[in-house]
Amino acid sequence: MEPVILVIILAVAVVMTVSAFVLTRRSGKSDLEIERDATKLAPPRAPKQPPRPSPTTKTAPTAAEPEAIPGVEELEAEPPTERTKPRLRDRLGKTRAAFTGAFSVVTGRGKVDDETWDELEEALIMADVGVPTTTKVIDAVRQRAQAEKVNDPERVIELLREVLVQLLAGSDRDLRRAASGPSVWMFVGVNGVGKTTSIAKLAQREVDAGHRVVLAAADTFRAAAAEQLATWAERTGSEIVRGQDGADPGSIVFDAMSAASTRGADVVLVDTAGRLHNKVNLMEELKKLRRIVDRTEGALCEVLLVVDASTGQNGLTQARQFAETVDITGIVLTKLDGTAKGGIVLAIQSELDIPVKAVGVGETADDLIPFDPEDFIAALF
Ligand SMILES: Nc1nc2c(ncn2[C@@H]2O[C@H](COP(=O)(O)OP(=O)(O)O)[C@@H](O)[C@H]2O)c(=O)[nH]1
Ligand SMILES: [Mg+2]
Repeated sequence: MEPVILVIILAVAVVMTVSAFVLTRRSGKSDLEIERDATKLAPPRAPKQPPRPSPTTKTAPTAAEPEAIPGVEELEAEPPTERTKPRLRDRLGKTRAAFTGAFSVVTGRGKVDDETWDELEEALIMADVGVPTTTKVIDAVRQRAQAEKVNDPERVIELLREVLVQLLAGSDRDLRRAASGPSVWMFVGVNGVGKTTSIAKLAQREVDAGHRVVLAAADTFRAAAAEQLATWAERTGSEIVRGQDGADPGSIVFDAMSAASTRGADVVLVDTAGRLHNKVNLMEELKKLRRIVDRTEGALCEVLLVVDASTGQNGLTQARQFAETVDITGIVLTKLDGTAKGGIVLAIQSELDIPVKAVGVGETADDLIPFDPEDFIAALF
């Protein structure tokens, strides 16, 4: 009898242990993971509030619920963070360091001679100002210095600053708007330069100003492009018009413009592909989109070329190619944060004579700064 009782007790113990283990593991996650998810998804700072009876109410998920859509859920769960306007001076760190480093070498030598000019020239070229613009700038500073018989290198730096401000002065940098009806702003540029992100930033700015914004997802070449734009539409409070992947971009632009008209929207921001099967295709398609917008007289207000500042002189080459095909009305220069090649602003302005209208200095919707030459130059010195 005794061994039988022992076997029964052992069997009961094994069954209990196994079922306890299975219960805790049923969700396929460890206790730690469940807890972590619950904190992430629980409504912030209001754990005791009863759930609102709306269909969109988010409650802390049970283990059986499907995984949350990344991005969307997190957005709702994050406590509201204070939005801050970025300062150009803070974000221009690397370009600024390159300039100030060179200037301190020049002023440190205490006199003005040939080496002064060589050093300044080298500093500008290193910052991707480019040879033609650098030559033009140094010649102008040198002439003024000679006329003033300058011997103090500090004065040379001041003259340089004046010449640079003058180089950038005088352009109209406001984004143009239609006299009546929605204004269409088209964004063009190669893949990865920041078109979609810049659209999000401008959409945010417009929405903040109380304007109604429609985004047109006309980059149908890349599968994820419309999805990315849809996320930004949601975050910025804009509306979006999109089609199937591979849909005709022209029809999307057309639909977006009609939607904007009927809904009384103020601006339509058109996202376009940065790459097609080849360059000729891309340029032909951009021309076609332009023609579609132009059917509504006065609607096309801006064709903005987006250029990645960190590509330096390559960006200038791209700008030339686009400018030859579609009339570019302005440039949005992105990624000025984290590059020492900010001098490209000067090259674009002086070699292409297209105004830089806004600069991107980060990856959030608030990281856009209207381009102000005085501010820009002040941030470098
Ligand atoms: N640091 C930084 N990153 C940026 C900026 N603008 C865009 N990006 C990043 O560049 C990448 C490509 O941007 P995207 O808008 O998708 O480029 P698109 O292919 O031209 O539409 C993304 O990872 C963006 O977050 C900017 O001003 N600063
Ligand atoms: Mg894109």
